[in-house]
Amino acid sequence: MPEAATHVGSGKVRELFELDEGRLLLVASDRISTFDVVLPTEIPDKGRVLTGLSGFWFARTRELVPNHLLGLRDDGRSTECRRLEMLPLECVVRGYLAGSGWKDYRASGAVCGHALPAGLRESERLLEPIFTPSTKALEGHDENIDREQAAALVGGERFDEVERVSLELYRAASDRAAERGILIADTKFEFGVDPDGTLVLADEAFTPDSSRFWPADDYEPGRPQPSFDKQFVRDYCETLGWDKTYPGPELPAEIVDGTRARYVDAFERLTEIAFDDYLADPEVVLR
Ligand code: Q0N
Repeated sequence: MPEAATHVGSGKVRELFELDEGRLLLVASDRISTFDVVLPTEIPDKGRVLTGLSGFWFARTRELVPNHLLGLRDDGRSTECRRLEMLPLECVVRGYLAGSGWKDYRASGAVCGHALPAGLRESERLLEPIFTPSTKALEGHDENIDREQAAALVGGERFDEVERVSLELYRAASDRAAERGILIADTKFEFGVDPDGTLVLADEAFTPDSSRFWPADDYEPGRPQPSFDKQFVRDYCETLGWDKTYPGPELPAEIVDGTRARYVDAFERLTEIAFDDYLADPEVVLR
């Protein structure tokens, strides 16, 4: 970590530092959260897997939209990036009905103003992916909003642009992932704007922390799907009778090892790059 860098923000599992006026350093830790609680036990290399996956997708979607990535550090967990003016919008795309999308559909038949056909089941694939933005809540959960509310935050033209780009990004990544046995049920992007006013993809892209990854082999609509990465952790936590409030439980070695293996498996399936090659030279994912 940079000795004299100013800390400019932190999420549950990542931190952001200022390198200079125009550049930031995004550092992904090995912390893991489940049921919205960060656990006291880390998953070795989780931050490297997520940093590598993000870098891989940034490199492969540059033709669709420019992104904030400037380079990956040798530690494999730190991304140097351009400092942007961030849009106050969580840009979510859903290809399947899960989480708050399923909840909203059950309550109203619609998600973020998208009226959906009647009779859809939990986890069902949508005929077309939908753009379902939410507001960034500082504390607690993000709030799903419709086009009108989102356009009030970023303007109608910018809304149309982030919707189009988000759907294109989702299609590109979810097609590739599905071919490799991972369903990306939904995903969240954050965009910024550079000094020219150009839209730039920021934050992370198509990681299991910013997306729902499901194993394609076990997919069956009509019930919640197991998480590709966190299912061992969730199942273990369910055996404990933990009330899902802070503090969370420590994880035993077999759960840590199994979960680490799932992250590495996701990395290798999606990138077709050996994780050891990434550790030896992180920028291998950018080539
Ligand atoms: C930025 N976030 C939210 C905690 C916050 N390239 C950028 N330029 C300016 N600001 C941001 C970025 C990026 N990425 C993004 N806050 C500021 C997301 N998290 C990221 C992890 O740390």
